[in-house]
This record gives sequence, C-alpha cells and structure tokens, in this order.
Amino acid sequence: MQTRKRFSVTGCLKITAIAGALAAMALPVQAEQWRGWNIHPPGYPNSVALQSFAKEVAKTTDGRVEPKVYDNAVLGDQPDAIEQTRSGALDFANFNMGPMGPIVPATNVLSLPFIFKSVDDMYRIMNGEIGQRLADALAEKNLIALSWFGSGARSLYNTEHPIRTPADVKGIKARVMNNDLYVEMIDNLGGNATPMAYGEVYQALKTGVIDGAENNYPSYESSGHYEVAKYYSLTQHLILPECLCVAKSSWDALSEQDQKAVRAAAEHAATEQRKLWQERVEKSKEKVLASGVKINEVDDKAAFQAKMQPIYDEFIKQNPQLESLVKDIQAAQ
Ligand code: GTR
Repeated sequence: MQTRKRFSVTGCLKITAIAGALAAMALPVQAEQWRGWNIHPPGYPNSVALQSFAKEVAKTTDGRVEPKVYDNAVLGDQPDAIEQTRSGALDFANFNMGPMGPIVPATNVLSLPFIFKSVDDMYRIMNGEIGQRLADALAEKNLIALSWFGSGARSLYNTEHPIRTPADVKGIKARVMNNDLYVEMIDNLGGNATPMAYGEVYQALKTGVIDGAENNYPSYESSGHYEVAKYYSLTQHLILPECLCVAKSSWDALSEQDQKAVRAAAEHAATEQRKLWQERVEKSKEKVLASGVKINEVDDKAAFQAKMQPIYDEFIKQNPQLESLVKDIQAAQ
C-alpha cells in the first residue's frame, strides 16, 4: 500500500492561498505616533520646518512614524519640555541651546556672550566636529540632536530708552531665559535679570513687571513684545544654535533604516529653516519699524564684551573640563 503523502500539491497551494489572504487582512503595523514640541506659532520659520520634518518622516518611513507638531508651547514651557523629551514623554522638539545649559553643561559654552562672531561662524562650527561634540553631550542626557537650526543674534529691547552703552542698562529689569549665565550677563551690565518663561513675557512687559528682554528680530516681532518695548538695541550678545532633537527612547525604538530616514528629514528641515530664517529677519525688521520701533546700533560693542570677561573666567573656573571647548570655538573664528 502506498503511503499517503502528508501534503498534496493542491493542499499546499490552498494553504499558501489562505496564508496570503490572512496576511492581506491583517492590520497594518501600528504606526509610532510621535508628539513634537514647538514654542513658536504656526508660520514661524521653525514651525514651517518642523511641519516639513513631520511630513517627510511620515512619507519616508512609509507611515511607520507619524510625527505631529504641537505649536505655541502648548505642551509646556521650554525647560519642562526638555525634561519631557529626555524622559520620552515627548518624542521630538526644536530646542534653543540657551535653556539647555542647566541640563547639558557643555551646551553652556554656546551661551557665553559673544562667543560666536557671526551667524555664519555659528553655522559652520555647529556643522563640524564641535557640533558633533555637543551632540554627543546631548546624547548622554538622552537627547539625540539630528540637526541644527539658527536663531540669529539676540539683542536687548526695552520700554525706556535706547541702549548704547553698558551704563544704559543700569536699573533695567530684563527678562532672561532660564540659565544663570544670563542672570550674570544682565547683572554685570548693571540691570536686574528676571528669568521667566517665554510665554509670560508679553504680559510682564505690559504690566511693567519687567522693562525689557532680549531676543532676535523674528521672536521680538512674533511674540508681540515690540508692541510694548519700543527700543531695540543691537547688542547682538548671543548667537544661539537650536537643535531638532529626538528623545533617545523614541530614537532607539527605530530600525536603522528609519533612523536614516528621520535623520535625513531633520537635515532637510534645518536647511529649510535657515533659509526661511533669513527671509523672516527682514520681514520682522520691516514690521517692527513700521510700528514705530526705534532700532539703534550700540556705539562700542567692545565695552559690552569687556563686561562679560568675568563670566568667562568664572565659567572656566567652575567647569575646567570645558575650557578646551571654549578655546576651540574661539580658535575656529
Ligand atoms: C526664541 C527661541 C525660543 C525661546 C525664546 C525665548 O528666540 O527660538 O526657543 O528660547 O527665544 O526667549 O525663550
């Protein structure tokens, strides 16, 4: 008697057909829903670039990652959002390196006033080996910096009078971002520094809780601060890079292929942001001028710089391991 074959050819075909049908019916792989933090309003260069990032990621990961950007800091103020991203409660964000200093000490080097001579120098340096060193420091704190955005140069503005010399800062109550270096910066100029969340500054200016603040043209304009603080003085004391950062836990959960796709999207977003930034600076400047803002050059920038020397000295004393980073940035310009 012939032994029966376990599987006939037709039986095999049937099984293959059933397996195929089941696969077709199966639910698609669950997409990763990524929540992204953004401090700026829609239409701001960073916001537009973050939207492009989200769109490109969804496309190039074939929908495996679906980023969604939450504008206007609705998910919390910046120091809070940095912690949320470190812990993986948020998946990605565009962070300024200013409020990053208290969490990632190496990034404080970027907050030493006048460390960068120009925005172009900052871009060049952040694109190179020094930028990589800073990205490594961020990674140690669970933040994967995929690309660097620009945020121009920050200058002082206030409700009282033009600032031309350090003496003009005397008595000015100025809002600063959350970082002790900025408190020292304003104090060394004779003003009173008040650390405060970005979203609270408009009201504080209006009610006279503070007399001024410092920021770049696009933020001065988009926040409406220019409506209240009419003197914008070109101190250009800080040129801060910003990151497009992903939470380490979200990053580690990606396949190598998807990591590549996300990194490429972040790099494209940075290119777009830098281009939009330049255009926005001009538009913001026109808008504030048209509303009656008085813009002035500072007579002697060196006088402001000289007041910052003790901050450098103290910083290096407190952080000797960061002296080489400071020196390398200086030597690269
Ligand atoms: C903007 C920057 C924001 C935030 C803000 C501030 O220029 O893009 O991330 O740092 O300044 O002053 O708090």
